[in-house]
Amino acid sequence: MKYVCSQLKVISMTRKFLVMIIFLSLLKVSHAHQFQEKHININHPHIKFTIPSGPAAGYMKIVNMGYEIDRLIGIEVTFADAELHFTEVKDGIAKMTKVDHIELPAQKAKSLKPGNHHIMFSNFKIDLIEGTNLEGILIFEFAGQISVFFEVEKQNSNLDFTEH
Ligand SMILES: [Cu+2]
Repeated sequence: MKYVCSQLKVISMTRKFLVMIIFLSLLKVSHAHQFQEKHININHPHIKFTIPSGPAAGYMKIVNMGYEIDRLIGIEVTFADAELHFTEVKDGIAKMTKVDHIELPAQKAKSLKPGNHHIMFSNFKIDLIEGTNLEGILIFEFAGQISVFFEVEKQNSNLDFTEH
């Protein structure tokens, strides 16, 4: 009898553990895709691609909740080369230039988006697969390094001529 009891206890604990694992993995999936460190919040970092071999652009919303300016000064990834870019439209022609930083004014949200600042990924060492996540480290002047996962998304249309 004692043996049965302890066995039941083990089963119930295992079940609890499994429920916990399922709950945690659901949390990970359904949780709003954002990363927070110190005064910086990074919302929905993602990579948009048209062809799996790249190049591709990285977008996200960065909120500086601090009372001082901060700057995104770099990005490190292992799967490609990465640069900070800015798209400028001059005489109706979109032109991308490399920048050494992206300003993040205090108490403001800054969107890295098509036709504006973005991250440019090139020379991919892997093929981009929709729905996967790729790790990257964003480097801020004051907040330091923040690890994020970029969601890989396929560009649905080629209507946006201003970008890539
Ligand atoms: Cu670019």
